[in-house]
Amino acid sequence: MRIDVLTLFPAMFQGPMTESMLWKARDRKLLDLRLHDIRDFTTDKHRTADDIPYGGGGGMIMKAEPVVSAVESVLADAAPATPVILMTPQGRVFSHRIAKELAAHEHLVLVCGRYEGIDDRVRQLVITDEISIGDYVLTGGELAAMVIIDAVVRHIPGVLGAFWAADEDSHADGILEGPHYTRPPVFRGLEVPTVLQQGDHGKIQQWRREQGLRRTWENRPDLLLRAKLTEDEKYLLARFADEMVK
Ligand code: 4FV
Repeated sequence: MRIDVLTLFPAMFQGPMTESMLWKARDRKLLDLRLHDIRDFTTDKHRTADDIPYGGGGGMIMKAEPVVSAVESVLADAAPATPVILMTPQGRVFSHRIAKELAAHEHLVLVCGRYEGIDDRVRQLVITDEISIGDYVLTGGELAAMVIIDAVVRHIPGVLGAFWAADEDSHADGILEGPHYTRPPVFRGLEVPTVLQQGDHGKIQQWRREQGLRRTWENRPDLLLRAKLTEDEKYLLARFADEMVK
């Protein structure tokens, strides 16, 4: 997968994109990450990328020309219908489902805003999708782009050790993951649940699913409205509800 990132601060990507899983993905040519400085597409000697907003209101707005030129430059050798995604609080809220949707593309272009935002003609001319990582305002779209790159790259076959791993993460089937344990078997008096030490994979899978349902019930009951649950799992949730009212 190729991902082009357009940003005023390419250096921000050095740490997260040069460590661990993301670096391995790049080193193994599973991810072709290309960073582009929007300032390189300005045309004045001061490399101006922002200006005051029409209508007043304070703050600065990213100018349309350099961003549109940068997008057109990276799309010059791109396939038709390559997604050009703007990181913005006004976008659809990022999720596991959207990560999998984006991972199905061979090529993505991510546009990182700064300041109060980007001249809306960028959205009208070149943006095909708008994604938010949450209902809050960041100083720039770069951290949002890194979150999206991390969550999407996990779904590229070969990036994670086990090809099914990404589909067992929390939210993969709409339910949170249960607790994880590793050695030692007892730590500060807290024991690893016996079922996990006995090696019965059927029981372990059942326990993990039940623990995930319980955690979802306790932490994110909203997810249960959309989850596909068996009759047994619905009965289990009813038991959790009974426990709460006792
Ligand atoms: C954001 C978000 C976000 C808004 C102004 C960048 C900033 C600045 N991006 N999810 N929440 N972006 O706050 O994606 O241009």
